[in-house]
Amino acid sequence: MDLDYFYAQCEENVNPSIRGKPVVVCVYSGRTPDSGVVSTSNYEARRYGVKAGTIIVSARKLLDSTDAIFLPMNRPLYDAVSERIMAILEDYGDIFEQVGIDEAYLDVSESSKGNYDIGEMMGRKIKDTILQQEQVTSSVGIAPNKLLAKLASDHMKPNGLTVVTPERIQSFLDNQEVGRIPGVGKKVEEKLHESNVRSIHDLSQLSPISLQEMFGRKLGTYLFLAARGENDEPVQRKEIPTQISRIATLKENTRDFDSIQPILSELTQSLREKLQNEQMKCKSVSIIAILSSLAIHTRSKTLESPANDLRTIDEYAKQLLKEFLESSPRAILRRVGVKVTGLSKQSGQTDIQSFFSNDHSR
Ligand code: DCP
Ligand code: CA
Ligand code: CA
Repeated sequence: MDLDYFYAQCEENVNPSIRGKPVVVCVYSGRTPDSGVVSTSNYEARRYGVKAGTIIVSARKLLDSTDAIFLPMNRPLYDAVSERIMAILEDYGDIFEQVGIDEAYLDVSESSKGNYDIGEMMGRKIKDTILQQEQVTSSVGIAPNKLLAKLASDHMKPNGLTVVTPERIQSFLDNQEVGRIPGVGKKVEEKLHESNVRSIHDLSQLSPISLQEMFGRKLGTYLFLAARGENDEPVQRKEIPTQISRIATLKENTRDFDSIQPILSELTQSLREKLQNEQMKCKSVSIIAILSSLAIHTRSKTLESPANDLRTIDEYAKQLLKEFLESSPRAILRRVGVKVTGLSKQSGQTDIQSFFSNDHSR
């Protein structure tokens, strides 16, 4: 199951008057009023060639003649909608695996007894329930494995439902472009095109040996199997991590707060992104100081309430670094790290602080 034009659809739902117009959700970098890229757009905007990754300036030009709506990202809103939809999905299927903010796999082998008609009914029911409860359209693919289910869910987007029974696998795959296979990025695609491989059917004509020569053992084997619709990756419930950390080596050993702090901030930022992608909050923040002697020191602080916003984590990390340097006058740092622990699934509620520390306020 993959939600359609997800961020833009959330925006349409909070402000129905924009529905029908091209809607562009932007990640503004803040350098100039229009610098940044498109995060996603609704299908009206896509007709003009505006999609994820398009530069905002180009999007404005492409949509010049329209009444397009440009909006900043509002991640707390999308997180909250996503969380409620994922909670609906968890009730279906035998095993549930969320991938990213807007898609999930459900293993329904047992509950459907391997019957694709039952699988299709479950798919319809899931789509209907998400639409009724959250006014969000989704696309569902029902197939023998994750690879085919992903391709099937993409097949009839938006608001699609595609069933690929085992008998239909090869005919379903053959006409599709190689670039549609998950894991085939621009580079792999170009290399295949150079060998005149464009469709998945073309790909299926290559021997495992030549694929391995072109792409190495791992990717070569994956592509050989993918061309046949074979994939044995299990649907797996994501283990909830109990801590996340980031660590970096300083350009030179130092105990100067002002030269360590920017590195620490970069680490905090990367860590915050991970937390938000996993839709987790943390209870405490630690810094790790690895000294020139290679001795390892950590300092931790518990937050007043669980958080995953940049401002809170960054401020705690900075404070801890300051305290560490003050309490260890001879410590010279070689590496610095930041760690968050006491992780929990974030609640659907969006608090003001995480709202303002989110991307769109930048
Ligand atoms: N996203 C992003 N930047 C990207 C790709 C995606 O910020 N380069 C965000 C915005 C999307 C969300 O992730 O709404 C989900 O990504 P999808 O690739 O599933 O794209 P959409 O849901 O927007 O569209 P589709 O209808 O094609 O699934
Ligand atoms: Ca989507
Ligand atoms: Ca997706």
